[in-house]
Amino acid sequence: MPAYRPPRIPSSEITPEAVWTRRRELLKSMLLAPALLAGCSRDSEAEAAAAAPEAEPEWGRPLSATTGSPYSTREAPTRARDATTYNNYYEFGTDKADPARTSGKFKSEPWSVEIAGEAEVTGTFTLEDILKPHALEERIYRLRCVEAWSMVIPWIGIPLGELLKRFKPTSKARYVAFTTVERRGEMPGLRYPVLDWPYREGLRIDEAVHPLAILAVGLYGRTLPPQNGAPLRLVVPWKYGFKSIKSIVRIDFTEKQPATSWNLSAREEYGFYANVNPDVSHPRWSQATERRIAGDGFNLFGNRLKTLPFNGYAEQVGSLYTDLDLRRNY
Ligand SMILES: Nc1nc2c(c(=O)[nH]1)N[C@H]1C(S)=C(S)[C@@H](COP(=O)(O)O)O[C@H]1N2
Ligand SMILES: [Mo]
Repeated sequence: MPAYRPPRIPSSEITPEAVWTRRRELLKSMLLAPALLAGCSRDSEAEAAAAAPEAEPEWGRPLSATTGSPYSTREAPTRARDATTYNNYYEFGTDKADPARTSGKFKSEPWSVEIAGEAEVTGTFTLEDILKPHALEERIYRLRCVEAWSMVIPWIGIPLGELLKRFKPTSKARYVAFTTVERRGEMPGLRYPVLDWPYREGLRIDEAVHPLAILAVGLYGRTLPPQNGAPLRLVVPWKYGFKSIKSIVRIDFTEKQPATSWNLSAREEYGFYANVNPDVSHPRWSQATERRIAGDGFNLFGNRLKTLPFNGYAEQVGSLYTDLDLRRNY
């Protein structure tokens, strides 16, 4: 498959990879400033400035995208190294380090996605066809896992709603279901019956077309590595991470609420909605706080943060749920 061409975007709006390194350095110096005020010597400042920035791992291909989305957070991003080596992708194993280690055989090219169900336009489309009409955008989002850790990740992708509209969903389409690829030869975790494979997820259609929901094709200025869901994955930042399904091969418009993998496996622990909610504990742990993996492992305020309703996106998405009892519909 020829490498797909990113859309032409004025160079002033493009974040080259080097900017990520510079942003990290800037953040470091901002974090160091209060320590200097508190009377640290200038030597330690010079030492910190001289410390060589850590080389970041490379993967895939560079991607251009428009930056400065009003939906992007200004919080310190997680290091690319952490976001690409501490993963949940059970098809590659259940340890956080497994997906980066065991996904070497995974082929994300060529790729196609089947569109089915309650829509006027259905069929199988190549990834190039899926992406062609859309401009790639950077979205820096918080990702809150149901396990109570979180990251800040600069995704590159397209608004999910803009893609879904192209298939002209019928009036019967009330939900959208997503399915992950299932390839035993390339995904060693599929040997174990941890979940009822293939991994499946779903959204109500009004959630799916909300402008915060994106389909990501990259992170940190490059295409997605396998462990983060190459070549195409969902990112729904106001919901627990398990809703953000990876390596999508099928999108179905449905009338009924679709079955979803974690809900099938433990109904009382993982609801269909899975909106981040500090007031509803997981049966085995509290969701009131989270461990933030970000800021070069150096965070003046400690890395335990209060979890916010809808993961901090309540202002944008709260109105989707005014008719819903969020305790019952966890
Ligand atoms: N197919 C598939 N998608 C998946 C998962 C998985 O195991 N399989 N794990 C989910 C969980 S629990 C989380 S927290 C996020 C993690 O995404 P990241 O590794 O890119 O940070 O992916 C989600 N998507
Ligand atoms: Mo998760």
